[in-house]
Amino acid sequence: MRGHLITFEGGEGAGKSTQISRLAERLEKDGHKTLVTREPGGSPGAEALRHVVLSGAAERFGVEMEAVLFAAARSDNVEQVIKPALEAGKTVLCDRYIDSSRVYQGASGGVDMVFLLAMEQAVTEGARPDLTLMFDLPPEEGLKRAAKVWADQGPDRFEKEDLVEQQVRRDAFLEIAELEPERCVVIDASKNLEDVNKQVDAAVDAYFGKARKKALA
Ligand code: T5A
Repeated sequence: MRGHLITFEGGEGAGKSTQISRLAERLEKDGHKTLVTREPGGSPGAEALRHVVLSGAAERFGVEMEAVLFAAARSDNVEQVIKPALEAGKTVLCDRYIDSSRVYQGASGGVDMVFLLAMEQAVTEGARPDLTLMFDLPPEEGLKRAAKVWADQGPDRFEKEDLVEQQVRRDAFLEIAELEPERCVVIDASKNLEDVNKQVDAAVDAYFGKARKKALA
């Protein structure tokens, strides 16, 4: 028995965390055992690395070093949290995963894609996403929304980068969705909460419908 891994991806302030909480509640009501995790973070080891990468403490050591730290955090979260949950038949909702590394460290950070994909393959063995929801919205709007939750801390290492960089990331997420349509569904995250919620529900229901058919075949 293997559960389902659903990942949420997109730019800053796209509304991923908000929708993950709503979806987790609905899935639990529908009888799915659900686990919510996030990256960087999720497991105690990965949460310790989260602070290092998001505070900007590793920035001066270069983008490759940051990419390795994200991969190390992912490896710990996969081994300690995601794989055990999948093996127990749970539905795992993960706030950011492999596509964030491909986009932030690869497309906009300039880290060699072959190197990134080799690390991705090594750390996600047995925990590849079944469904990825790509939250898409103009970066201006996303940063405006994200700014509301910065409070006193201000933007993190990646949020402080300019709009040009954020647009490169938006395009890169959309390109992944285009290249992997069997895994990815683009969500129009510029809509209001209820509309986004409906799109998420529709994509998840369609995925479970297909998964059920496959299991019966
Ligand atoms: N990163 C991460 C990498 O560089 N490489 C990697 O491999 C990984 C895994 C993570 C950072 O690390 C980088 C990417 C990121 O920069 P984080 O703090 O986890 O940092 O940040 P985000 O995932 O970007 O989280 P955010 O909080 O910025 O965005 P969310 O979760 O998409 O948005 P959410 O739900 O918190 O909503 C933000 C605000 O908008 C409102 C909410 O109420 C909230 O106030 N909102 C809406 N408002 C209007 N309409 C809607 N539809 C709304 N939906 C939400």
